[in-house]
Amino acid sequence: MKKKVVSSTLALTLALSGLGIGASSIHADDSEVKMNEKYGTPSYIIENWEMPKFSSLTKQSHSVEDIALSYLNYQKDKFKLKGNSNENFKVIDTQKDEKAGTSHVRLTEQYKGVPIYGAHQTVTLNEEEEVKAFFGKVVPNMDEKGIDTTAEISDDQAIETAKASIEKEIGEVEAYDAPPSSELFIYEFDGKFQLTYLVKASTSDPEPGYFHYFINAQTGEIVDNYNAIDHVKAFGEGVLGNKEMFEVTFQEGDYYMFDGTRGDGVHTFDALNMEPGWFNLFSQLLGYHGEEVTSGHKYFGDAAAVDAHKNAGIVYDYFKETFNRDSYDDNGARMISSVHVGENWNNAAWNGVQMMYGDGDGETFIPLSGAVDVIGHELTHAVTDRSADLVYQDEPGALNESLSDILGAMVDRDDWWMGEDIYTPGVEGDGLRSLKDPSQVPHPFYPDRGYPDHYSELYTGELDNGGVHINSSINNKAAYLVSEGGTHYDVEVEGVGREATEQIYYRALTKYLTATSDFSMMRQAAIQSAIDLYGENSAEVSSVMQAYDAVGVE
Ligand code: TI1
Ligand code: ZN
Repeated sequence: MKKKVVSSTLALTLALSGLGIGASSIHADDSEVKMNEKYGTPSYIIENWEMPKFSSLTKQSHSVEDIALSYLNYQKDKFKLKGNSNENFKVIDTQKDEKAGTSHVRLTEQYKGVPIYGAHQTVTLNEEEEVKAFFGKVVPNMDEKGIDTTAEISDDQAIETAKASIEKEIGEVEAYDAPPSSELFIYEFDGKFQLTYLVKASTSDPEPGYFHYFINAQTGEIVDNYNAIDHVKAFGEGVLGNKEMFEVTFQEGDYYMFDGTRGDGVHTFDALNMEPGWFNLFSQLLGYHGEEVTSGHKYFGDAAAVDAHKNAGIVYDYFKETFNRDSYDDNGARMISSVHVGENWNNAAWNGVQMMYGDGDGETFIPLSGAVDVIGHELTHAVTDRSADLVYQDEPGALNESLSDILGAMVDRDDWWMGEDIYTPGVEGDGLRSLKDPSQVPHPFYPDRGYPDHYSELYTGELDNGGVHINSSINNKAAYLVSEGGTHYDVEVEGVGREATEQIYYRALTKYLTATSDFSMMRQAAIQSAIDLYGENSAEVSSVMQAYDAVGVE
């Protein structure tokens, strides 16, 4: 295997597959049942089960929930449960995936109507209402455990017990953030199952906490407790003196920049000025991201970290709200950022694993995390890696860069500049690139020209991986025209607005483009996406065609 890990510049992505890193997936031809070692009940079953028809005369129709419960009944020997599944399980919620045609029924195991803590299940059905999979945890033989399900103490008493213990630990609490809640569960502790109240209490003063107490519902004893506090609001000032509020976690006397409210979390580190090439290597090979950014109180003084953290959350929310995408992998992947990469490093990057931000030299750039379009740009690379996976060279590379600029400009949607907030702090009204008018910004390699805004001006040299940050401007201009319209090289384009434009490009990126797509394929992918979304004869389709005509891409 020949792979360049780090060169004088950073490789944008390093395929981790060669290192044997990556999630293994379940194949239907693997064993069909995987058992939970502790309980001897299935952790998953890959299935193909159809509900028996009891009578051919009466046309019965069953809800997916009924089918899921019937399935669990059918498998009750495997789960080592007696009695009927509608006693042993309770349906919590059902989700239908319209595209895949699947239904997902979420359940919890219960005993005499009391849910068993942590015993959750999902049952997946296909369009034909056949059960295709079971996942989850089932505690066996519940009827043999001799659990008494009559509570002797009230939930108020349980709350009082928890409060007393909390206040013994952190001091008197004048006001809880919300009235503490209390819910009955069967809880397993040290191998023993008992009826408990789970009391949850949230505090800000004298210390932040999200306390969980399991209190025996017969004796009133505290069985177990922990503090799960990963949603504390903290404050700080960003790179431009902007006041920000963001989510952090409190642990053992310190706050740190972990936001547990988005996907598997948003986590921000300090790279301690490690040289970008080395940092990249450690990040990719060892999972090293730098040091935690911590604070003894709710105020954070590291401006670059404040903005990196806050802006990662903004971009997470943008993808979720605009495209219903759950983080860059659409599966909640943790978003990791490191600030203070290198000394005066004038760049930011996605390295295949995380975001890296330089502090800038103070003349060309100030800390790059200060601009939300930069974060949008970098995280779009992460989305691209998980979708079209455009090669970072020549035309596919320029499209890779362009899609990052386009969605970056959609996150920061009040202008069509890239990086205006952090570029040349002394100069007003400029940016690193312009999507609106690329030619108004000087070409990095030919000072007497602007960036190309027409295919006839394509840069064909070797620099910048074949001009990935140069030729991106041609496609950037097309996207701008789709949104805003205008006359360009005598071609008139009717704009259809930012909302349609972002949907068209996101769809093209995630549904049509591939690793080697060129500009012409980009045109077709955008047309196809516009047809899917708005119809063959829509204004959106003509706008896309006109825009690509205007930049000379057929
Ligand atoms: S993805 C990253 C390229 C990394 C190369 C590392 C040697 C990138 O494109 N970075 C953006 C940063 C950016 C984004 C700045 C928006 C301002 C606004 C970028 O454009 N970098 C320029 C400076 C470049 O690498 O040429
Ligand atoms: Zn980039």
